[in-house]
Parts: sequence; structure tokens; C-alpha cells
Amino acid sequence: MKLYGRSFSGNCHKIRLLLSALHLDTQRQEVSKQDQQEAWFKELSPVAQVPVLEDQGNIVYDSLAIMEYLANQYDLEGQWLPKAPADRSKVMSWLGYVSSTVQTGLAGVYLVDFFKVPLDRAYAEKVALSSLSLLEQSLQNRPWLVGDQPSLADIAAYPYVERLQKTKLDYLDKPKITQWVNRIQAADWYVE
Ligand SMILES: N[C@@H](CCC(=O)N[C@@H](CS)C(=O)NCC(=O)O)C(=O)O
Repeated sequence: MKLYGRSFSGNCHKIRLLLSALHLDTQRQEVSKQDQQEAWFKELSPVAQVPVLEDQGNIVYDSLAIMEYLANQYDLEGQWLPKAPADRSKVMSWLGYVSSTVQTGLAGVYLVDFFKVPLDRAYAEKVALSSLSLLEQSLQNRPWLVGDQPSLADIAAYPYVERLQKTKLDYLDKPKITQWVNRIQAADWYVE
């Protein structure tokens, strides 16, 4: 199994966390922005984005698709992506929210503050603050975003929250989010 990615990327961090949680050994290849425009990489990812996973001759791109692939292939008991439709839908709702709103807000702030990408910082911060409120509220009475054990929902959201420490925004005024971050970093499946 091989993961093509970039260490700074939140989308790639999700996959590293899930691979570790599933105890899967992976070869890793760092892909530069320049590599992403090369023909060999576009053959793997027609959208020229990381992450890309190669497994048993299958090429999967997009972090959401990779997480779903890995869960279906290797999470046989459904610990990370529940099998029961009602529980599964709760995790899927978070994955949808992370791919849209959390990426716009939290990842947007990270891109502006850390990489100096010229995005609308004020809009990204407004969206980020609403996501932080929702996360704080969702963690009010439980340790994980869905149910009483960690799931893909936590793995997908974590990288963007953690990366706020490299920005002018922070989550440290949110006690439940802070505890959740500490809980994830203390887990035996946690990887940078
Ligand atoms: N929807 C995709 C988004 C992937 C994405 O935006 N990847 C970024 C890095 S985090 C990328 O490769 N951007 C193109 C570039 O940097 O040139 C996913 O979830 O994997």
C-alpha cells in the first residue's frame, strides 16, 4: 500500500491517522506542488490533488473516497465507520460538513495565515468560528463527535482544528475542543 501526500496537508493527515488506526503499514511518497502537475501524477489523480492511495492495484484519490475505501476494506467491525445505517449516517454527516464548511473556514484561515494564500480571510474566520462553536457544542456531553468511541468524524475534523495553532485564530478558549484534541493526541493510533 502506498500513500502519495504532503506532510502539511490536512487531507493527507486524515489518511495517515486512519491508516494508523487500522494498523496498516504504508509506504509514503511526498509529492510536491510541482510533482502534482506532472503527467505521472495526473494519471493517478486526474484532479492533480493529494492524497492518493494505491492499494492492491486500486488507485483511490480524494480523502473522503480514501477513508470510505479503507473503512470498507479494512474496518471489518465498523469501529471507524459504523455498519448500522443510522449510526453510519451520523458519521457521514460530519464527513460532509468537514469537506465543505470546515475546509472553507478552518482550512481557509490556515491557508491564509500559514501559506499566505490570498483568500477572503474575514469570511474564512467567520465560517471557522461557527464550526468551532458547533464542535464545542457537539462535544459538550460526549468525548467523541459520534457515539462513545472515536470514528472517521473525529479523524476528519482533527487536522483542521490542530492546524489552527499555526494561525492567528485558536481553539484554546474552547475547553471541550481542547480536551478532545488532547484525547486524540494521547490515543495509541495518533500520528503526526
Ligand atoms: N476534496 C479533496 C481535496 C484535496 C486537496 O485540496 N488537496 C490539496 C492539498 S490539501 C491539493 O492537492 N491541492 C492542489 C495543490 O496544492 O496544487 C480531498 O478531500 O482530498
